[in-house]
Amino acid sequence: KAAKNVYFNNPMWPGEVHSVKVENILFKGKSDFQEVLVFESSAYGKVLVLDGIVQLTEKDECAYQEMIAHLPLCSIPSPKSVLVVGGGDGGVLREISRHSSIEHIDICEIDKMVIDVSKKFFPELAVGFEDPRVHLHIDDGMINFTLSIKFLRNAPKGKYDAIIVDSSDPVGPAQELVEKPFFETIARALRPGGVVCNMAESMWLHTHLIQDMLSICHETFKGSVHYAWASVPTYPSGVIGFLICSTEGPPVDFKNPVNPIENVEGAVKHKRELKFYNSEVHQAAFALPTFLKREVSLL
Ligand code: AAT
Repeated sequence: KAAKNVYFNNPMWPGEVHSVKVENILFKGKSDFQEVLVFESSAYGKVLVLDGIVQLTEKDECAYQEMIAHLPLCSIPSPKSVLVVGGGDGGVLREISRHSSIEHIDICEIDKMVIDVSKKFFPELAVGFEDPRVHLHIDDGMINFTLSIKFLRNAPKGKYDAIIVDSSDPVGPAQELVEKPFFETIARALRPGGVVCNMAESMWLHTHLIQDMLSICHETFKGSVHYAWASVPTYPSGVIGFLICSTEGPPVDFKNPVNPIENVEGAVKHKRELKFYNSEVHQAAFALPTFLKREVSLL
């Protein structure tokens, strides 16, 4: 009984487990930062797992990657310079590359093993790295982790139109990515009226964390701050949220995209069709359930 209970001890979702059937294990390794596992499942295609937590599956990765990329990029006119923190699988890069206005994409991923594994087992995601606008930096998005001056602190002030934080849950290497100093460095690196979109967990499981992140973001980003969500079956509770903010400057109306994807030439002509995101889904993503509005202030 005690051995079985170990499975219910994940601090992000105590008391529950989520299962998919493993057909065979394709890769198992330990990087300097985390345990990396790839397996073939029977129902969701290949699955990438970091420290025992599902990061993506071939079947439903489209929902997360398309939303976290296009919610911010379709909310500003003609984005040019973008930073991704995390996202070593390349899926978010693949989505960003649909935007023909973009000239420069930086990605700051902590773990080279994730990139190598993705190139080997997830070519449909790692294709994102082939875009010549992509500049890869293997480094961490954190401030105090290994070195004191990190990638974001070195970035010129106001360099980016958009920053996408595609990071893992805040246990392990991504812990500092939900804390105030990190958001302050993000705000500094954005131009006035620039936007950030963060992975922001599940409204069913993490209202406290969402509340904390919202409070920090309201203090840090003087434009607007919103919460949006989407269905991702293999993430715990089946949904994932996005905290999306803008800095002071030209106002950003997140709920009504000024740069609708249907008008982005590169997105329409891209050889891989969008599977999840469209302008209707964008607008719907900001509709919040009553319990969430009641439990979390500032929404
Ligand atoms: N796109 C797939 C979804 C992810 S991947 C999260 C990525 O963030 C991983 O590649 C991980 O190595 C990277 N990462 C973690 N910490 C840092 C850091 N400090 N700096 C840079 N990159 C980091 C997210 C899945 C969310 C799962 C929700 N339950």
